Amino acid sequence: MGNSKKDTLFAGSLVPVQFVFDERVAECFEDMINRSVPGYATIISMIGVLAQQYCKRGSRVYDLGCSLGAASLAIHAQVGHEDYRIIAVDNSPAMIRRLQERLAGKPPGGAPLETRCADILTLPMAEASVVVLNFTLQFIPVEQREALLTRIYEAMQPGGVLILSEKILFPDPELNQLFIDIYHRFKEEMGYSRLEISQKRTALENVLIPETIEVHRHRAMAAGFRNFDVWFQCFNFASMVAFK
Ligand code: GEK
Repeated sequence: MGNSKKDTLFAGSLVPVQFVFDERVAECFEDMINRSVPGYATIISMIGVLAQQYCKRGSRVYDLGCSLGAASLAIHAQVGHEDYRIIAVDNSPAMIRRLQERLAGKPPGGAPLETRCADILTLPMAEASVVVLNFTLQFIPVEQREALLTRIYEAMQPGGVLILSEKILFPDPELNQLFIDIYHRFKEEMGYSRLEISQKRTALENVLIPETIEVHRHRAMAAGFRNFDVWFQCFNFASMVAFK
């Protein structure tokens, strides 16, 4: 897994802390996300496949909350032409610095891939054929999500696709608990201890706010998207598409 450090951030007993995307997280991020999001590698490579189909000549692709650029790199590798630009955006300087290092080590060629250390809530966007929010919207305050989706919609070309991946809630409380329990078992299988799982959960409280698929669907339709559906789901993680 690249040169990612192993994620042991929550292995020791800690005073409660809030999760932030700082240097220590960026350093082990690849290991962390691969062991914490069931289906992450599949989602990344399918984002490349979706982009292959929807990335139009002369357009832009936005990877919002790009972290170390996994989705951008999949798109860059998989789109069959070079007449577009990828704009990879994150407001964590540690993430962007590591992404820039990664890009510097990459052989030249292909479509331009630009990085921006910026807040996606104020980023100007235009001419987008593909927009990726891969596990990012969940970190945006709930009351700002609708305005963000509307801005994304307005920045998109007709026929463009928004790919939205999120941790999700289920309307049925029993099913919701079942999927959380199964998810914690998955994390144990991936080598996290119960202490790590519970401390990470506490750190993410009030930082990562999941919603139901219906709430996402309703918001996407209210923003103007003509249709919306789930294309991938594993336990309480889903990836959705919405078309302009
Ligand atoms: C991947 N998409 O590997 N503006 C910009 N970036 C933000 C903002 C904001 N307002 N809020 C949070 N972020 C990636 C994974 S991680 C998901 C995305 C996770 C950034 C934050 O700094 C972090 O890098 C990213 O969103 C979320 O495909 O850690 O579960």
